[in-house]
Amino acid sequence: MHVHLIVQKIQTSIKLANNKMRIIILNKADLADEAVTKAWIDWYSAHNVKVVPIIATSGKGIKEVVKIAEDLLREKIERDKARGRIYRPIRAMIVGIPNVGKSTFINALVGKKSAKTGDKPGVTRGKQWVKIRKGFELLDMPGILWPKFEDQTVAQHLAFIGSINDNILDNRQLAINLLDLGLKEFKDKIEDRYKVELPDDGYEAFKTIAVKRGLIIAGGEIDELRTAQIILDEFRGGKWGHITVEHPKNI
Ligand SMILES: Nc1nc2c(ncn2[C@@H]2O[C@H](COP(=O)(O)OP(=O)(O)OP(=O)(O)O)[C@@H](O)[C@H]2O)c(=O)[nH]1
Ligand SMILES: [Mg+2]
Repeated sequence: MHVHLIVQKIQTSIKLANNKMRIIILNKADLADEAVTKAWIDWYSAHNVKVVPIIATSGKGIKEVVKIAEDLLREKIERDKARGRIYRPIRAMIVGIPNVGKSTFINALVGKKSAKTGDKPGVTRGKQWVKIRKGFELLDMPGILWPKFEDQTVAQHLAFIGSINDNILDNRQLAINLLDLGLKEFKDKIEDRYKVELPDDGYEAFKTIAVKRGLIIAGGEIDELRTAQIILDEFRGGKWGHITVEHPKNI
């Protein structure tokens, strides 16, 4: 979804992909705004980067990734053959921020659950080679983040999409910040979801949603923790509709 937005920044932050052939995979396309995904594809293509949107959970786009990888490697394989080196395994590394679906993608390629997946960041703990077929292996890696965030907007966006562990964040504030952004950019989608007219202020909207959903505890107060969790879970689960947080024009 909103995920691929950040990938570009990662590329500039790490040197892992230097001099390596690479494909940018835009996963969770089912959650993203189609027009913005298209804008990202155009943006990457204009920068001569191979890019493909996929839905790892349904397998959509997986074949396309394989085809692009094979095209990229064909030249290399031909060269090997000419030199009499028939068998050299293809090894590729899957790199990305936490919780974007790296392991799910690998499982979709293998056709079985080889790598552990889960709807929180930090599921993959160590590196793991997964054999796709003879001569083709992928390295599943734990998601990576910057050691330190200079840009708080990026950190917020990562937190919204669930790439930063919720345990270390104030979920209530996070949900309010998400509403603040959402009310500016896609208010109609949030109002549609909660079937209520919302004010422009994140905290006021938070309270309105809590009341509408009956999230009240003894004494008539709002159950802020549950409200926050519901707002975050529903956004991340695509219940607000197809949303992309970052656009190419902003980078
Ligand atoms: N909607 C949607 N969910 C997806 C898709 N791909 C993966 N997911 C879900 O996203 C969550 C994270 O998937 P993982 O494959 O564990 O992500 P990861 O990138 O390996 O995460 P770490 O190992 O923690 O870095 C899981 O709940 C998946 O089911 C997709 O294409 N669409
Ligand atoms: Mg993983």
